[in-house]
Amino acid sequence: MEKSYACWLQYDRINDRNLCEDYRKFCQEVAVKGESVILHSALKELKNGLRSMLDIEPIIYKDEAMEASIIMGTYEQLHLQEYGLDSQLFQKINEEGYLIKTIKKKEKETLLLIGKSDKGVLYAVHHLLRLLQLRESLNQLEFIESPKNQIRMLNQWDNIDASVERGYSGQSIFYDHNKITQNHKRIRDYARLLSSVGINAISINNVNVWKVETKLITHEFLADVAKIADIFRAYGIKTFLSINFASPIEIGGLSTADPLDNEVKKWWKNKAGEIFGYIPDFGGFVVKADSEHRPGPFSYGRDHADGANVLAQALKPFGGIVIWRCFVYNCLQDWRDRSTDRARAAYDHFKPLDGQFLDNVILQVKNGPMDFQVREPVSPLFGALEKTNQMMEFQVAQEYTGQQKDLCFLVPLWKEVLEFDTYAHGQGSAIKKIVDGSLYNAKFSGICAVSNIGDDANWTGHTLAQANLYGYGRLIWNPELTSEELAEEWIRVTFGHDSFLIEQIKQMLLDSWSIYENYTAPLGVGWMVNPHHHYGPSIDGYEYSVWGTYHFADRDGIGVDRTLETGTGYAGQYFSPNKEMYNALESCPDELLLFFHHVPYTHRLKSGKTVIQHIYDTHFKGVAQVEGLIEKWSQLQGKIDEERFTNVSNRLQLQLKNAKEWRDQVNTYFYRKSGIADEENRAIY
Ligand code: GCW
Repeated sequence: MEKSYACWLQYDRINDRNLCEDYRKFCQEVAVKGESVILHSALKELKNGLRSMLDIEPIIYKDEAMEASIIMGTYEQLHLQEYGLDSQLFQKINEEGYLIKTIKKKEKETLLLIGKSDKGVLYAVHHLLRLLQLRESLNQLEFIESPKNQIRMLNQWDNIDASVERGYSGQSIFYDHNKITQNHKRIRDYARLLSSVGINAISINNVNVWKVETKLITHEFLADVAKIADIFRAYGIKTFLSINFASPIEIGGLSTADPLDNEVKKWWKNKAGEIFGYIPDFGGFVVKADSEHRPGPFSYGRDHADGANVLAQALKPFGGIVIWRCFVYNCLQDWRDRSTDRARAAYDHFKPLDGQFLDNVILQVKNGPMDFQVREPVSPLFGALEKTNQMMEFQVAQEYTGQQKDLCFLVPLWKEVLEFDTYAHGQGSAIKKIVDGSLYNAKFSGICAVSNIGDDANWTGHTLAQANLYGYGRLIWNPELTSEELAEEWIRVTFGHDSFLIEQIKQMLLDSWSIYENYTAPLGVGWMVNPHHHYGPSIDGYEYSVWGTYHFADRDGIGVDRTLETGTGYAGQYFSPNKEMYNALESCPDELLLFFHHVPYTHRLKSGKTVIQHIYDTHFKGVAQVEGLIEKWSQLQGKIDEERFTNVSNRLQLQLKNAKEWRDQVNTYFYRKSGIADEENRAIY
């Protein structure tokens, strides 16, 4: 198998003899207690990993054999006392957690992989294999792990014609010519990758649910959906579908989809029954309603709570949930109208409905108020909903961050978001505590993200974009992990242990977000991209459009006034002291200045530079930094297989071209607008 296809599950043979000996003594005999499809996967993964890394076929015992050097099972099935363990310990571990511990049993070193549930066992196996991949010692291990977030999800934006909305790595792995694919191998490999980083939920079709996809919840497709759900279930992953709010009309033959209509209620109830008949542990629905021309409750004069609740009621008897997206805004705005502010929209729509959603509804909120820009403040809805389940939506797909042509390691961005203190309940109300459910004791909570994979041989187009998928899973399992740790871990399991290589790639990854920010839209203003496909610069591309995404640059200055006094008042959606911090020019952080304020080009930033000079400097610097990335990567020739080396080299060339285009268009645009020359007299056109 190509290394690029295997991603971080290559399980390369371990050549160090001493290490091998050490590992082998633990891995000769494996005892598995219990039976389930998930335990079956766990054992399969373990055998595969051991065969591949250590060249051994362990003897498998179906019971707690005394000879075994690895003992795996759930805490309820194993005789804990024999290992000196107390079942109390497992009260502290959540359903998907586990214990890994080395003990001495009759003078023999034994490794325990004990899950709270069979999912925990699977995660413990992945953890053990990762330890081998990282060449860690197995002596005296003791890990007690529980995932911090409850729902750890990916959203596929795959269409049934096999196109992927905002997909930058080929076609869908799920669909083929308006059918669900029967080629399950790739889906199984995807499930393995996802479970190895702790993902436990997936929605398999685009949130924009078009005509044919609307029928995924009918008998025409459900048997095939069930096959996919079977694959994911075996890896501890629940399957969800995105649905069309107008389904009762489009596939139900009703004349309305009004959520308060009794026929509509009945229709959804029956539909839920039908789906659960095919997939007994179906996750539920993901819903994009009244958003970007998709149908929703507004058509009937109803609100989002009415809309979500009719679905929630239908799913409730079966344990299903509704994930209702808050990406709701006016996408037919008049650019002349300065009073409407897209950034306000999610809060304005959903805050007044807090408390009105049933308890099996989760509101899914994008990390920022606009749309996955390279720099945005966090959405003020986080913390503002006290009585409603909510989850975060990130985008692993790099729609606005280089489309997997440019390098942009997103873990540092996600970390900043998760660490942000909302002050919703005073200091210490970080976003991570809202999405892990602890701040408001939410019944359901978690994090989801738009996936970045397709049927490209290496899954993600850009080989280094694999780091985003890996980092996403690992980070949402444990948000305390640092960007540095995650970068290094991914490099080791992907490219091996050469210390020069690790340092080079780590630096590349960790610098890449700021590099991308440097050569694109400045100081949090966002957009300036080519309309529709969103790659490359077009400063005024969206300036006179309906989308509500403006920078308001004129000859004197730039930025969006979102202050309370003279602007749209958006800053007021935050809790104090964030509200005041953003609202005042003096305290607003430089990197978000133009998101909150309209300032003259001569305004001096905290950095001491004027805005215009900052624009010039960062854009020249960004391109130079991309040249630095190319240089760093070129030094790795010979240390990486040809295929992956060339893939990244080619992408970096594309990035350089893109960065230069951004630099020259942005600098030239602002020079022409402002008439202010670059202090260093560099080439501006
Ligand atoms: O910004 C937009 C993207 C759309 C996407 C939408 C959304 C799936 O450009 O492609 O539609 O966000 O999140 O619903």
